Amino acid sequence: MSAIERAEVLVTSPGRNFVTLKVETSDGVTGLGDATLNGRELAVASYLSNHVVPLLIGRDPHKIEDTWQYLYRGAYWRRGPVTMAAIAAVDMALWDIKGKVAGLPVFQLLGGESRIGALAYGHASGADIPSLCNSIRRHLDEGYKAVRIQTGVPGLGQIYGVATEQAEGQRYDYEPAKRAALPLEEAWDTRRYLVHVPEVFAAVRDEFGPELPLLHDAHHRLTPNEAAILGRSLERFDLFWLEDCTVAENQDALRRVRSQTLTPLAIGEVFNSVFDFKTLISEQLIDYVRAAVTHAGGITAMKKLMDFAALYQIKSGFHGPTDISPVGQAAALHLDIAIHNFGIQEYMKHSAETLSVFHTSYTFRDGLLHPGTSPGLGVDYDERTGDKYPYTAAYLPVNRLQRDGTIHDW
Ligand code: CS2
Ligand code: MG
Repeated sequence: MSAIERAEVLVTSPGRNFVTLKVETSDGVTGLGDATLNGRELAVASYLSNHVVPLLIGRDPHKIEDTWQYLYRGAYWRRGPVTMAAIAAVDMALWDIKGKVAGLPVFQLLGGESRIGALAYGHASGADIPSLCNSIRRHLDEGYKAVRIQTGVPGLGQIYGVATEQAEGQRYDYEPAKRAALPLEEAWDTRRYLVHVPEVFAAVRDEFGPELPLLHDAHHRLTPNEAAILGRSLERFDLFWLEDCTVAENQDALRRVRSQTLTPLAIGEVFNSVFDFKTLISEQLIDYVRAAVTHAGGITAMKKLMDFAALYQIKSGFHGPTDISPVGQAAALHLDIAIHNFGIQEYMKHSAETLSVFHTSYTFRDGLLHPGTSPGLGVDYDERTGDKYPYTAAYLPVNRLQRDGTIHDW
């Protein structure tokens, strides 16, 4: 019988930080899993190397469900982003191994292709409307068929989610989180924002017409009532979705938003368990599940989550910014291709530096992503190159109200 012989946590920082779990079997088969938790990376690395790796040695790598339950129930302390990112990494690595042993891409083990490719959306943004329109044009030139649009707000400085430099031809990226000892502090004013966003959508629809699928991320910054106001004011622009319109720890609050607007809603990138979605799904309070394979317990947990969502006609819109490593992104793509209730996949391209460490086989053509047909997840990790990029502390920004400096959601 094959057994897990070694497991190692690899931390690298090719442009931004990534935590990867590498699992090796006694037959010499290797699997990779993504355990990156932006801004808190070393907590997961330590959880894995100190508390999970010793439990994996000697286990049957094919027992994916049993290993998932062993790590989830066995820990006694359930859920939470650190625990669930660690379990996710083990889960992905075991699916990668199973695929390699079977000689099949993971999507074949999940039921095979349900579509020829996964519709992707990119991040278009600009400090003002003209630079946003340039960014949208660049995305369309790159083949994107759907875009998320974010802009600066008059009277406010830099806002998370909006690129600062967008020189012609330069790769657009507002990530990574700032590499500094302390988080950057940004200023926020909800009223200015609520006035500005409909103007942005009006200008973009005017320029690009009614067909282009448009998305927008409110980054948890609104109260339920403000979220309802925004949703209503955007209805005439026919959004693909409005994301994280309010914080959702209190799932009941979404009833208010839902009853007041028909704009489609997407929530869940910070969630890590099906229980975070229970009310949102069973009461059909959202349209899209935004969870990441990396943060919500891996392929095993996400497949169950999406089967639950399917009962309520809710679709996927998996989180895919550049702080999900190429391994996590590949895992999402295998699910995207296989599940019936796929909606859209976020796709922010990784930098050339990142891709020099992670060699991917997924493709992006005519706006559609495909995980490729290599056995397993289809990603290789170049350890030599990875070792050249040591971990560098990096934080996501903190949001404060412009008026009086009160810490605010973002
Ligand atoms: C964003 C992310 O992709 C998104 O929708 O909300 O950029 C998110 O802020 C980061 O992943 C945080 O690590
Ligand atoms: Mg988001």
